[in-house]
Amino acid sequence: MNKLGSIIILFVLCMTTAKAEDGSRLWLRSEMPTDITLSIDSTMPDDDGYRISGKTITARTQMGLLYGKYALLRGEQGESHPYFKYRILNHWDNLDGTIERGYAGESIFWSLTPAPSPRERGDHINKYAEACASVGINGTVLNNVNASPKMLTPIYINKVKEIADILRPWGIRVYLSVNFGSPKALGEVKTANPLNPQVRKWWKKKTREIYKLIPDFGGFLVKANSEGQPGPFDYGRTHADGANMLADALKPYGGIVMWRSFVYGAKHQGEDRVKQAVSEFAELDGQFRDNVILQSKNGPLDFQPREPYAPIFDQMKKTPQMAELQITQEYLGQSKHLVYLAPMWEEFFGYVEPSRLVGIAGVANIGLDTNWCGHHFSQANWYAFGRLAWDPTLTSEQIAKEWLSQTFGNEKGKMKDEEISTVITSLLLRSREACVNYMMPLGLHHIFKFDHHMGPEPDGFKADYPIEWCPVYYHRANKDSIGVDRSSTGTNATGQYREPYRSLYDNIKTCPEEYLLWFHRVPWTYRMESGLTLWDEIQRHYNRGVAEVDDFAYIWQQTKPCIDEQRWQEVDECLRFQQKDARLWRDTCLKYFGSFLK
Ligand code: GCV
Repeated sequence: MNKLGSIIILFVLCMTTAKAEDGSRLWLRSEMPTDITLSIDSTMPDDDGYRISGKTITARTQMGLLYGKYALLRGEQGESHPYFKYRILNHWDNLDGTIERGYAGESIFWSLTPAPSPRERGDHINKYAEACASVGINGTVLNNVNASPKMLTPIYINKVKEIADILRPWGIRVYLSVNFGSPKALGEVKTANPLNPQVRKWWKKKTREIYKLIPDFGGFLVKANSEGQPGPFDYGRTHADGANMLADALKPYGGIVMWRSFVYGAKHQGEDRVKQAVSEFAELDGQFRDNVILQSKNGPLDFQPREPYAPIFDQMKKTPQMAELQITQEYLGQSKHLVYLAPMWEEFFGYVEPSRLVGIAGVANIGLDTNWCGHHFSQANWYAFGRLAWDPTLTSEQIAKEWLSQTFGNEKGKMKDEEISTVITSLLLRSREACVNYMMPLGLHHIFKFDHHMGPEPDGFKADYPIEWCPVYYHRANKDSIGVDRSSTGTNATGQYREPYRSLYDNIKTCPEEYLLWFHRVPWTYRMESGLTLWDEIQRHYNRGVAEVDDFAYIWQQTKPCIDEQRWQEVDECLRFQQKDARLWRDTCLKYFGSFLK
């Protein structure tokens, strides 16, 4: 059947299904069956896994039974166990209720005075917890990594206790981002030097205070000596000195330190930014306590629509590691573009085997907006993060189908017609590549507008700011060529990768074209695999990206009879915006780069 024929049938089948919805129920719209049998089996592996046979769920723990119920709801049968021990959301929420890189309203946890206390927001936080638990998320960091020292004052620790009490029945532990300079900033010790006995004592006391109220507290997340945050370098000490001090304070209670490797511009200022994490951390491998986990972004730069994997995952052989993924779409159209991120994360796991990681962190995209995530389809990214944290071998397609049927199907999680599921699933699966194409194809990166990162600014240069914040640093286009030579003839970032990637990326002939301008400086006239010149190929990619978004908008029009009105309208509006924005990206970038070829 041709496309139009199937769409007409789809239209007729769906005419009767539309119902008012606002997205507030997320994917939790399916009715839980009442005739489920639950049973505990203490011989099962020692984790929160479950076994489902018909409507009987067996698990070793109560949490396993709960996870099993949601698995049954999405149609699972058989046995399943969590792959990663730590499956944690990172909220970049500030204590005044704003969210750094948040595009879905204010924080669900914090707000400006006169503030409703977490207890008053209990229903909301409870619903959040259910959503997290339904996909197996078992931890949450409640505040921004750019952390306020106030977080560790009694008034806020009491609020953390209230939140922890709400989350506990859902198997979710709370963690806090801490400001490394807290003892000094709060005026309680004159320094924050990690080797100073007073400072060490302060952290031990503070940690004891937290555990007294929250016995299952998870631990600390730390951004140190990065983008202006204080850290051990301020006292001539190392990341290991800093992390180990906190680890020692947490150890008696079973807590962990998640120490971030997102660093640049401090110790190795002037070096290629994408190399600096390895330069700072590789020599410390083996020096961290066993309850320190190094948390690194999936790519070596900063959550771009496409980056090669971060080579720090290759370099730290003795240190437990976590990957940090970004669910909130800071660089992928924020809450305005439909971009399904699971294919990006699946790509990452193709390079960094999950067995090398002990956990996964996801920078949350959740706020007080009615639909939680700003864009209805951004809910799919929250869902996908949880599902991949439980089982990184799941495919993007499988996750998309599950999410769709639970989010847009009927109350029993069934789409009225398989056709609609197929059509929207394919749209979801194509959306990330489309975004790469209309924003930054062929390895281009970080050509975003300054600071807010929405929209293109390939000519961006501000002498007053660090050069690593200026887009021109990332493409260096001139009349002859474009791209950064990160091969062994340039910055040698390729030298940080394990084989076979080191050689593969180093040679312009074998470097995958999707990373070409990331690793190589390439003449405009260079012949691509297609036979086109680089310049023609760049234009082709930008045009393809725009055409893809036009197609998404066309497809969405056809689904109208099948989708409830409010959600359909809201997605439609976003898609129209995305169409315009994709054109803006294409036209701005091609005009600017094209100006070098005149
Ligand atoms: C929380 C980028 C973002 C910042 C973020 C930082 C980080 O620079 O733009 O908003 O700060 O990464 O991950 O620490």
